[in-house]
Amino acid sequence: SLSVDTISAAADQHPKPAHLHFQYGTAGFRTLGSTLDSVMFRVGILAALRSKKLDGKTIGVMVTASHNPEPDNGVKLVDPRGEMLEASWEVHATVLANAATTPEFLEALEALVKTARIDLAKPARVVYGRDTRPSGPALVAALEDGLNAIGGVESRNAGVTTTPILHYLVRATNTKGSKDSYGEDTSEGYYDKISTAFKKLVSGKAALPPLVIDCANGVGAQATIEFSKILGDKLQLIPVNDDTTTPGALNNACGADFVKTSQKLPPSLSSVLKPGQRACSLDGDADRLIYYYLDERGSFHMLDGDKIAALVAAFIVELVKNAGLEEQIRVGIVQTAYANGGSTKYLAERLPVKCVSTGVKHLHHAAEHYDVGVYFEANGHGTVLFSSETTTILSEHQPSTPAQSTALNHLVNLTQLINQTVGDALSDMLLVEVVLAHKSYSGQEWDSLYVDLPNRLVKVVVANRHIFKTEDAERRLVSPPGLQAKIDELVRRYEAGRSFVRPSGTEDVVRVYAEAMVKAQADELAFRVAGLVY
Ligand code: 16G
Ligand code: ZN
Repeated sequence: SLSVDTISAAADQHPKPAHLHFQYGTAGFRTLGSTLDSVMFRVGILAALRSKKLDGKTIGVMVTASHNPEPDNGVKLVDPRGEMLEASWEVHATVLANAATTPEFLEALEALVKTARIDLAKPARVVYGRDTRPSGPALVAALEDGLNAIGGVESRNAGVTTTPILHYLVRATNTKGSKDSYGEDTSEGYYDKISTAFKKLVSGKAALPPLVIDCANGVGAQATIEFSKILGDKLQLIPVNDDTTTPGALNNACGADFVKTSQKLPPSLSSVLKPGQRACSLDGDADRLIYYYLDERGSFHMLDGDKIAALVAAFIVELVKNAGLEEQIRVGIVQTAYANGGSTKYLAERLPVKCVSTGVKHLHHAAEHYDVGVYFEANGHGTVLFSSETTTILSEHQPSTPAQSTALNHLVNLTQLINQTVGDALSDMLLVEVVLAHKSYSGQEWDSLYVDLPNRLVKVVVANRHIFKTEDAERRLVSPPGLQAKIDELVRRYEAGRSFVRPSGTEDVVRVYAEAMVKAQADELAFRVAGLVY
């Protein structure tokens, strides 16, 4: 049974703030770091119970607020294969986080043990890490108090690390010594696996010009420096915004979210980036990636998650064909409503495309239905999943020509290069670089695969965002009644017009997206739809 006295005494040290409600949402718990002490303590206990429920498999806990402002923080759980926490446990997390007092918390814990039929005698294993936020160390200490309170938990502190490395560690730990081993369960193992695959994939190709990487003044700087050391002249990386100690610098006027939202070059890069040179931005926990370049006239061009998806999917389709495997391996794409209409059109002419609701878990699950599933959100979060049948086919297939053999080897190496647990900015960056090297593409040539439709995203603060309910992968509103008809009526007046409204899962706002043939029209449509919502 639960050691009620120990847990109770420890829980008293981490009281819940009286007037706050916490919700385990799209990105776990996420809010002002200074309010999260009780949540962290309780998540420590929850992670241990999740591990016991899964027979002692290792569960991950990541403390981060990603691209959000520095004072924010957050926490999310990682399931044994490195994927997001199962949905039914998101509800358990929310219930535990909101118990008002220590006795109510204990009651909620006992109810969870009973309803989820958790055998407390099972072992518990947890690995945890955090990003560079100043609130991180104290929150990790609260998490550790939770892990210690339940007793007998084998825990491992991965320290300051990127979100995708933490996901990798979870999967590698749980597959250690098995035939599905994902790699050595250390960060060295991660860097080694990915860079070895990269070197094989670019062997014999002309080295690309140096790449500028905006690290958002976050933990991605650490990973960039590691890769830069290992890759040497195979790929020259130029880190900028790699200052993780100056207060307030994280995600401030830099990083993937800044670039995607403002559709602008971070001001800090204006003196660094030369015309024609490509660059990319990571976000605060290095799971999002946006590329861009300046043309000869100095104009900014963004290569977002949709452009990455198009580049990567076309490359994989070509390799599958060249390996003689098109009959056996079906490549598909998953997008959300935010995908640019230009990208959807380009992709749908080449392979199956599915649209799902916003949020990594929806994309990830849909991608699992393909033999090779490519998913990217326009915001730069994405990866490629190879099904286990596909992995087997790749390892057993007998190529009948040297060309087939080369393509097959490339595919096998891609399965090693790509972090299949979750979107990984560094692994995705190396994937992009591989394709550019193979195709001898500059940023401009990549950009010209298709033309983006001008678009605009607006946030609207409303009295109650929960009255906004959607269907059809968030592309249509079912509530408030009558609103969708008014949106349709507006959209019809714009050439190539498209617009949708959805409540945010991470902020207390409603988001409005619009696109149209020309920029001024996209802006106008977005603001007029916002006017309907307000
Ligand atoms: C989180 C999600 C991202 C999603 C975004 C939507 C993860 C790792 N990230 O950042 O996938 O696009 O939330 O935010 O799940 P919104 O609901 O506020 O628009
Ligand atoms: Zn992130």
